[in-house]
Amino acid sequence: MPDPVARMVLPPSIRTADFISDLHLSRELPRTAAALAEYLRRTKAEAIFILGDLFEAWVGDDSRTLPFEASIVDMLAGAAQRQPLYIMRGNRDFLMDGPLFEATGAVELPDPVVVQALGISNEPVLLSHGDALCLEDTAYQQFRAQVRQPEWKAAFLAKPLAERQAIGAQMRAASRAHQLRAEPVTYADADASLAQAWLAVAGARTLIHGHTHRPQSERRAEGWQRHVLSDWDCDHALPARAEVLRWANEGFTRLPPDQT
Ligand SMILES: [Mn+2]
Repeated sequence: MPDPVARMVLPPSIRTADFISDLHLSRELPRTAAALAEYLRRTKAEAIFILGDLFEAWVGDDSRTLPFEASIVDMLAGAAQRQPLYIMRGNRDFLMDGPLFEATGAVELPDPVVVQALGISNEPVLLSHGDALCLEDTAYQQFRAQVRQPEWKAAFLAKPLAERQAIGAQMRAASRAHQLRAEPVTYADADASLAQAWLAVAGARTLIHGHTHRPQSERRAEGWQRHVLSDWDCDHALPARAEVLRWANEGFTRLPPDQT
């Protein structure tokens, strides 16, 4: 992680902030997209943070005008007019770039970033998608290092949109096969030593991340805590899975989206 880490200060007028991640939106999951739309219309939060993997795949900002993607852009633009909307890239949508942020009015968040909310707490929080912390998945870390290079991105984005979509679909199929082979217990989690080192650099004691799809809030004996966000699936999961982590004066609360 960069040292010093990026910092952001929310003004005192913001007294409630929501965190969500891993919606993995695609046109195959219309109910999940509808649940997000309903949540964005309803929430009383004064700031919304989406910590990566908003999209199941994002193969370049020129896809923002495709029918499904355009409907999500409109949804986000509406939300960004009501309250500040912050979006971090995840491993699925790391190619989100300037044109998408401009079209939505969302603010781009670096990964990781320290956020201090003057209206909520004296304690800053460290935000990350979480994939960079999953050190045990060495094959993924090699892949990550490769695809985040400017040269790789430029070469990929130079391909026609249809070809990028096909490559993206192949990568997701390979990733699903990898996950099926890995035992659930050994499927990589955030590395606790690295998380603690990041927090030390950040001067924070609270980490919020997604990516692992293993929602929990954990207090560590070493004196720090982490909140792992839930993924969303309102199409195939029974019961539908969707959760919001709310940060307010009284601390952190996990809420169903329809109670925000
Ligand atoms: Mn992820």
